[in-house]
Amino acid sequence: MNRFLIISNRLPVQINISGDKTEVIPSVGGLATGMKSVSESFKSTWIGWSGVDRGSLSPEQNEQVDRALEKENCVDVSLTAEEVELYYEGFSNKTIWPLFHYFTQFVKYEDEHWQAYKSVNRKFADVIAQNMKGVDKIWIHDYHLLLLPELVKEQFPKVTIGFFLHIPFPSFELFRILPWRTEIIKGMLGADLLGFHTFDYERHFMSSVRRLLGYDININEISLPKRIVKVDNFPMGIDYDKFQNAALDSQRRSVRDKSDVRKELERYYLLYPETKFILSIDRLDYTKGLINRLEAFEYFLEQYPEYRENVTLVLLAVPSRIGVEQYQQMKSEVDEIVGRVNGRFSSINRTPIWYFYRSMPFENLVDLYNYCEIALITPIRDGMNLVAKEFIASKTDGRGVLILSEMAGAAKEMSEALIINPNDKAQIASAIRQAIEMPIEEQVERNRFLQKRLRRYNIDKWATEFLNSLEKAKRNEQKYLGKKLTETAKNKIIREVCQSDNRIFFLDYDGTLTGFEDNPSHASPDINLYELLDNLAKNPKNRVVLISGRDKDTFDKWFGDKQYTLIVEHGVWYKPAGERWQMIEPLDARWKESMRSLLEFYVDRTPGSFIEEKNYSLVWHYRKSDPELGSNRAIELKDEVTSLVANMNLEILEGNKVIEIKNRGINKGRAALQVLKSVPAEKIVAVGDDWTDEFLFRDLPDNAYTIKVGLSQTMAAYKVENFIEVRDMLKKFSCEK
Ligand code: ADQ
Repeated sequence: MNRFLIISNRLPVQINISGDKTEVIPSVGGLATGMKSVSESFKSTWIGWSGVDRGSLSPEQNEQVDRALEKENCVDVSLTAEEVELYYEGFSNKTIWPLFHYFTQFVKYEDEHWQAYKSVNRKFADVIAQNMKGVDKIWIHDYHLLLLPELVKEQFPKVTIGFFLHIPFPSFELFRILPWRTEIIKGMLGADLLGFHTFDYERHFMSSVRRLLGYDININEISLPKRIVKVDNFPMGIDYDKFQNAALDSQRRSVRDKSDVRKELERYYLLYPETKFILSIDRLDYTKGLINRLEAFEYFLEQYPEYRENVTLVLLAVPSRIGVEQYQQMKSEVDEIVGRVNGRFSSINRTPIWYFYRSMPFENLVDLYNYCEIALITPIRDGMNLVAKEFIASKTDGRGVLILSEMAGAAKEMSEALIINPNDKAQIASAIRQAIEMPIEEQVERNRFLQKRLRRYNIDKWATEFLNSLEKAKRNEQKYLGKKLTETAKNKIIREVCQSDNRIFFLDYDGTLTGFEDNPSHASPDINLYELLDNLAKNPKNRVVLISGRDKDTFDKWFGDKQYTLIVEHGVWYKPAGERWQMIEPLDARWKESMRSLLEFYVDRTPGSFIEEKNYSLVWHYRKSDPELGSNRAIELKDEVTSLVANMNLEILEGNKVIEIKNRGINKGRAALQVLKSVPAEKIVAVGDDWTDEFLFRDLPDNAYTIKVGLSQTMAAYKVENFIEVRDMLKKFSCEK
């Protein structure tokens, strides 16, 4: 059976060592639970850091830890204290975390941290390599391991790799700030499937890929030179039943068995039955918006004095990253505001904020979710936010109101909550008031929708959907790569072609015989290419036809005196070797006047774009423009031109970063067939990279060898990677012994 690896910075276990006793307790976090169902259906191993400083343990203790981890199917990536400081607290939490959450003021740019991040990612790759026996799938998690997909792919190209980012992916304008941005993007692209919580993060990632690496993107597939990477969003769910059932259990428990917190809340409620409890739970992190939440609560008490006597904010902050400076500062600030608000608004019997700075066992957490009427969750940025979902899932009678920041990924799926801007104190205060006043029926109605969705798209579903998608991404890639021209097939074609008495080669130029340049006039043939084509044409049994969308003058300048047949403007002009240019069929170009002014309008509005004029067509190039603006304008232009061309007997060709308008019915396929009428050809070879070459592949007779350059879909029989591979192959067709 195939094995499956799950990789994350921390293992889903907690290790307690006291003297010679070592205990490993599975942790209850969302990820750990979600992966449980996955690991049950596969034989899976989890690789990550155990959180234990192995250097401080005796050899016996280390052995005990290993054994205990093995029982839980876990493998430790042992990290030194220095690595933890530089890679985890440093690069992960002082660079990536603040930047990806839009806190640029906190971002540190330390080369030492970056070096440690790289080397720990490599360390993870090494541990993975030692555990690869029988493994066919790997799922890597989160921002600590952004370089890992590429490191694993390099070593194990056949293994399917999924990567999920649990935090936001920022817009390109922020991401570009990072000196190591390109390495990070490349690292992530080692995966076959990249998952994000929301479409926005996915969109931001795509935009960075396009701008930094210039790869072509087709909806949610990125075409790398050798692979296709799929990108999608999978909003993470929770173990809904677990929270519902735990909440039901807690209600059924007798007073004696209830948690201390719950007892305290109930006692208070008996004394002040009109009290509304507002719950606030999160790690003490600047992204979670604790300060603005407290200030908004203070503002609420100022603005709505009538509620002062009957609201209590239960503020539960979990200690987090206490070694990082900003977290310490924030802790003092929170302490200070809590003190201030309690000082201003407490009465003899009441304190407006109950503040707990600690972690809590699961049962107590559910008690709080279940008991408090309102949850106030106001992150400044949050990848998803599971607390919001857990609160709703713990409402057994459907009552309760969730106030949620629009900056949390969860807000995208929880529109029935009261959605607020976390920086708008007045809006938050008014939402608190609305929540207090909300009729029960309305609460139940809103929560009915929310609960239904959470129950359906739970953590199991999230994990399964990701894995199904990963499986599909792999199958898709195999489909794309299925046509890849293997060495055996290549040799067979070369043999068959060389054994024939006459053969013809239809060769596209840009992207097929040479790479792309920002400006088409710069892509002139190099000396090696001349040599290669001359050699090919020297064999009297070969006929070389260069068939391109380029204009006649350029080709005349480059190849006019050569022994090759030239076809340009997609088949408007034709020049047999040594003869003059002739038109394949008579055409009219008077339409160009009116169309040129339209294209000029697009050039004015799209910096970097320009018009190329050919005898019988006009081409708008946008390769040098901003990639997103360029493709948006291309869609607009196509829309606009489509309505015009129908009446003018014109058509639009969409090529690689170009839109071409030309006379209808002219294409490379038709032109090639025209040539074949007068030239005998026992064997035909056609090579092209663009979709305009698809006409050629489609129209040539069945016995032609059609070869596409690049990975995208094609009617050609074979695919090769790039123009270098084409040149290598063409050399062999000179058929010299
Ligand atoms: P976090 O930033 O940790 O996760 P969140 O999604 O809210 O944020 O998860 C917190 C978890 O901690 C919840 O499962 C909650 O039950 C638990 N928790 C909170 N307070 C607790 C307490 N006092 N005691 C014990 N447990 C407590 C990151 C991203 C999020 C993303 C998740 C999952 O920052 O945006 O939703 O990963 O992808």
